[in-house]
Amino acid sequence: MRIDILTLFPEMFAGPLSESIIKRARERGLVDIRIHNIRDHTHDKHRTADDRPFGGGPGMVLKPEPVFECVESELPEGTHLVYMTPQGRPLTQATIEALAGRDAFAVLCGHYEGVDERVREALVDDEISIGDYVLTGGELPAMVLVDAVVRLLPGALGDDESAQQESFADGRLDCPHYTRPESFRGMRAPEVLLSGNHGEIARWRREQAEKRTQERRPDLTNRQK
Ligand code: 9D3
Repeated sequence: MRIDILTLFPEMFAGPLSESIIKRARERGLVDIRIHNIRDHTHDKHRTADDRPFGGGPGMVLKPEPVFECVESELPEGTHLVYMTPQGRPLTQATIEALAGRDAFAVLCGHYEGVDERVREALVDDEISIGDYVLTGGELPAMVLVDAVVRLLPGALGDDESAQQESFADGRLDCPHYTRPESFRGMRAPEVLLSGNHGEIARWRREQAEKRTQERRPDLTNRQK
């Protein structure tokens, strides 16, 4: 899979996409992630990528020319382009799964008040928000999206990690987890987990997951992912 990211802040992506499971997926050649600096597609002395909104008002708007040039010169023709914006559809696991099934896609990160509407109209195929809270730009949302997609690529997770995924993919919260020592500062791990009775252990985990889901996220039980 190929993922292109278009941003004014390419350096923000260095850390999160170069560690852990994403790092390993890139090293294994499962995904080719390319970061593009929109500002490299400006041509004036001050490398101006944004400007004041027509009609007045606060904030700055990303200019159309550098975004069009970046898309036209860096992306393969016809690449599916996702724009990260507070006005987008809320991100869900179903959307992540659909993107994970593509051969390639690109992500445009807004900053400031957003991009010139002509970019949206002419270039953008889908608009996604990661939730109802205010961030400073689309870069962190883009990293969230890429992280969630890449972990689904075949071979990205280890065997243990993938098995886990099977059992908890279906709209239920996870059960509590414990590891050694059995007793820590007077707090004991549940006896059932130390019992070696795998039937009892599975039942306890199911019950705990069910209880937590009812208490914390009853909305999850009435919906398809
Ligand atoms: C109404 C005035 N604006 C500032 C308060 C709106 C606004 C513009 C740009 C608010 C945030 C942003 C920057 N955020 C994103 O680009 C963004 C985002 C987000 O803030 N929350 C959740 N998902 C996303 S995806 C992109």
